[in-house]
Amino acid sequence: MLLRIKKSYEIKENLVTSEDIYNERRNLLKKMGVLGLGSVFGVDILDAEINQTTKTIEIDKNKYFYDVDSRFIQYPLTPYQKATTYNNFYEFGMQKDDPFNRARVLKTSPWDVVIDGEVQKPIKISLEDILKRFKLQERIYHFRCVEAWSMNIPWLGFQLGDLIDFVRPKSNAKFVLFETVVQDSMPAVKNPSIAAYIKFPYKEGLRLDEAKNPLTMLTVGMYGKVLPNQNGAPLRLVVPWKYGFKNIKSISRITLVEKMPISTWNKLDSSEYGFYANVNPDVPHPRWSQANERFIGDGFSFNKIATKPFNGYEQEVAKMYAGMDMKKNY
Ligand SMILES: Nc1nc2c(c(=O)[nH]1)N[C@H]1C(S)=C(S)[C@@H](COP(=O)(O)O)O[C@H]1N2
Ligand SMILES: [Mo]
Repeated sequence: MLLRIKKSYEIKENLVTSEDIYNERRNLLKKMGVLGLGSVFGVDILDAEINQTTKTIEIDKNKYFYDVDSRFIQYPLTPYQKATTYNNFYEFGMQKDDPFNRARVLKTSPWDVVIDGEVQKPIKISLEDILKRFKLQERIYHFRCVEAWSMNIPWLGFQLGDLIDFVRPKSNAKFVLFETVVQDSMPAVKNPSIAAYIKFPYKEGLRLDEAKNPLTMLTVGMYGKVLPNQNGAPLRLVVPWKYGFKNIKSISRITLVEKMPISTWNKLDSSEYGFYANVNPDVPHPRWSQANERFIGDGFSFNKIATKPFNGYEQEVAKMYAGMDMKKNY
């Protein structure tokens, strides 16, 4: 078993506290009247704080079990400040700081997710009910964008497979399609020059076995806090062995389907962005190498490191692609 279940207090101290913000308890919960947000997490938020810049709430880590991926323990966490200001979320613009500057208009509550398609029990479920049903875990995953930068992020979420089992897939369900919400306030959605280029809603897909792999998570938080809007609040996919664009944000619909779905980037340029998008140092992007990556950590300079096959998760996931030509199925 490669994932070790750990309690929060067993996590190496420096890992948890590498980011100052992680420790700063401002105790503003009551002042902010966070009850609305608190109810998103049911009774599980005992202690919460508001972060000055992003207005997120800290989640009481003692309430959850943490799966810590020990292989990335040697790396420092990417500072929270960087993970929440250097983003891709094209609904809010094309620049890296657009999501941070603009995503506050995203309305994340109330939030319903439709789960339909080839399932025996199609449902519309509120985020609140999802959180009551599925126990949260924290996992530190290495995150690798197709643009050759990477971060180490402590996600808080649950296994997507548990939700899929809950709706009972029919035997003809082979793939899972995800869609991001579309709201009128999203600047790019109404901007003709961007909308001509990217068709919203943003869509992504996984094969059913990939979706049910124990590493695949639906996340609601990061760094012990509720997901900031720019990172895909309130519900975001995390598939750590795939390039970042597979990690679709602000999910409002999950549909089980028979045929391989067309994802946003795949549709935009299938020669550059394949359906699989498994991190692979041996398959260059048509315009740049994927052999190395710039790790975004503390300080100004990027740390150049070698990219690992399947982003370091080869042991858990390579068997799903046995016999497949990874150069053709990029
Ligand atoms: N809805 C939606 N999801 C999205 C994107 C997007 O533009 N829209 N960008 C993707 C890309 S290209 C990356 S690299 C990651 C970035 O996640 P981060 O901003 O949390 O680092 O989100 C992915 N999910
Ligand atoms: Mo990306």
